[in-house]
Amino acid sequence: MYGGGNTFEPVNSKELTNEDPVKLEAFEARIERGEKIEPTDWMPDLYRKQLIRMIEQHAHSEIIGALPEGTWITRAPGFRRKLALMAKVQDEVGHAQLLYAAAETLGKPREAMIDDLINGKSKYSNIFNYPAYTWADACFISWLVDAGAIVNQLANARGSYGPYCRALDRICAEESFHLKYGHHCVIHMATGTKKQRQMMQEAIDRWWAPMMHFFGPPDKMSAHTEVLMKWKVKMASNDDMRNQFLDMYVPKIWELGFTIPDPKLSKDQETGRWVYTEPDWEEFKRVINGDGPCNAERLAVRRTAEERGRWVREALKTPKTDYVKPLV
Ligand code: BYC
Repeated sequence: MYGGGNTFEPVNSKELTNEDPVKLEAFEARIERGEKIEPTDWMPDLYRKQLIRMIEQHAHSEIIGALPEGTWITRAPGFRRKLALMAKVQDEVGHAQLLYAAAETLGKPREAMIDDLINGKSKYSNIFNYPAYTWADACFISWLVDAGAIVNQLANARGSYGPYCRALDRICAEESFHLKYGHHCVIHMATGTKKQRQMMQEAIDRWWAPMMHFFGPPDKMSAHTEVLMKWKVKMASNDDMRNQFLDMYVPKIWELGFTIPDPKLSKDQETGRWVYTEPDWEEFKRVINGDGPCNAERLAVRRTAEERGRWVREALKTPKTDYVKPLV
C-alpha cells in the first residue's frame, strides 16, 4: 500500500508508534537542522509513504497537465506561439520524468505509478480536468496555473527530501520561462481587440474556481499538511500558498483591466490576508475523485499512449540478438 488515503481524513499519527523511537528522534533532529534526507538514509515508513503519494501525484499532474495545452499546439496563433507552446508542453512531460525518477528512489516502481494513474487509483491536480475551449484558456494555464505551481514548488524546493528538492529546483528554472511566456500571451490578449479581451475575461471567469482549488483544501480540512510540514516536505500550508498567489497575481490581473469573478475578493490590510468567497469544495472533491468534466477523457488519452508505447518498451527489454540479424 503506497498511500493515497481517503480524501480529507486526517493522517493517523498512530502509524508512527511502530517506529524505533531513537531512530525517529535522530531523523527529526536532522530535519530540524535543515539537513537533506537521501534515499539510503533511515526514514519512518509514514515519511516514505507520504512522499511517494505527493511526488507521484505531482508527476501525474505534469503529464496530464500537458494535455489541455497540448491540444492547442496545432491551433496556436502563429508560428512563434506554436514553437513556444510545443517547447513548454515538452518541458512539462520532462518534469514528470524527473518526478517519477524522484519517487522511484523511495521504492515504488514507475510501472506501478503509471498503472495507478491509468486505473484511476492515483490522484493528479484538479485543474487539468477542465476543458481548454479557447486559446485564452491555454493562455490562462501558461500564465496563472504555472504561477501557482511556482509558488508551491519554490517553497517545497527548500524541503527535506533531497531527490524531490533537486527535481523541483530544475523544474522551477524551466517554469520561470513558462511564466514569462504565459504572461506575454495574456498581455497580448489584454491589449488586443475587444473580442480578444472578452475571450481572456471569459477564460479568467471559467478558471478562477479551479485555480483557487489548485492549492488544496483549506488548512482546517487538509488531511496531510500537519505531518508534511512537521517533516518539512511541505514548506507552506495550502492557505498560505493560496494567499501568496493572490498577493502576487491579483494586482497583475487587475492591472491588465480584467475582473475576477469574486465580489468578496479584497486584501485585509490589518492581517495581510486575502478575503475571498470559498470555492465549492464539494465540486473539488468530485473532480479529484474522478468525476470532473474531463477526467475520463484525460485518462483515456494516457491509456492509449500506454498501449501504443508497449511495443517500444518490449523491444527495449528484448536482447538485441533476438531482433537484429547479426552481421557475418
Ligand atoms: N488536486 O491534505 P491535503 C503544473 C488531495 S503541475 C488534486 O491538503 P496535501 C502544470 C490530496 O492529494 C504541478 N488533489 O493534501 C503542469 C489529498 O488526497 P489523498 C502540480 C488534491 O498533499 C502542466 C486530499 O486532497 N503541483 O503546475 O497535504 C502544465 C487532501 O488534501 C489537490 C503539485 O502537484 C489538488 N489541487 O496538499 C501547466 C504540487 N489538493 O492523497 C502546469 C505538489 C489536494 O489523501 N503537491 N488534493 O487521497 C502538493 O504540494 C500538495 O500535494 C498539495 C495538497 C498542496 C497539492
